[in-house]
Amino acid sequence: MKIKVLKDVLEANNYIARKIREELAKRQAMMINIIGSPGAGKTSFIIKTIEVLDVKAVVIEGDVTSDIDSRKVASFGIPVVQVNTGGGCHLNANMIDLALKKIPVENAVIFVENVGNLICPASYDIGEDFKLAICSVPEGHDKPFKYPAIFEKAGAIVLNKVDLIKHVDFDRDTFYEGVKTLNPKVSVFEVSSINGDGIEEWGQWLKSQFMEKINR
Ligand SMILES: Nc1nc2c(ncn2[C@@H]2O[C@H](COP(=O)(O)OP(=O)(O)O)[C@@H](O)[C@H]2O)c(=O)[nH]1
Ligand SMILES: [Mg+2]
Ligand SMILES: [Zn+2]
Repeated sequence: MKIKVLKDVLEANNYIARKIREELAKRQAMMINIIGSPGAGKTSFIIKTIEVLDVKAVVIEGDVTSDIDSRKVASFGIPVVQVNTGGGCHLNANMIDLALKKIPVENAVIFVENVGNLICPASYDIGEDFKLAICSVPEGHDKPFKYPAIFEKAGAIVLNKVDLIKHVDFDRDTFYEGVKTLNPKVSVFEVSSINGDGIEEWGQWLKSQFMEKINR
């Protein structure tokens, strides 16, 4: 019985996600679902990316509660909508559908900061073009092994806080071994959202994905 209910919930979610995807294609917008632990640097990474990206950008901030992140994003002059899940540990397609009604997204890249959590956000399609897994050097090199689903499904992976690598025992080889086993073709970007290292290269890649979509 329990299994059936969960299946229905996911089917309803996937239906809305498909509608969102169709709508975004019509509006020539691209949406990235950004998934990482609390403190991985999601908000900092989004802001740093938008600084170098010469494409219109908007942000949807997902949090259990509070508008701390959306106020920070807005302070950079970036259009933002806050979504509070009221306790829920992931965003679903319905929440995104409502958020998209509050903000013009024509010709924009939409950055969705999912709730800080490496587990269940991986299971929910929100109508994104791709999921981006972000983890940071101080979290350790074992994350792909411990949370395989998100690394497997990610269309891009970001290793943030590389400026800290000399201070912690992060083993790049182990990290990449995990990533390549789960997702052999994925692009991985090493960045610092504090000093900007790697952001330009990631921004170029993102822009090329966006141009490819809107010129299709
Ligand atoms: N050293 C360093 N600190 C970072 C970097 N990115 C984010 N931080 C810091 O990590 C903390 C959490 O960042 P935040 O963007 O709020 O993470 P979020 O919870 O994933 O949105 C803040 O104190 C940031 O200043 C980075 O690349 N290097
Ligand atoms: Mg944040
Ligand atoms: Zn959840």
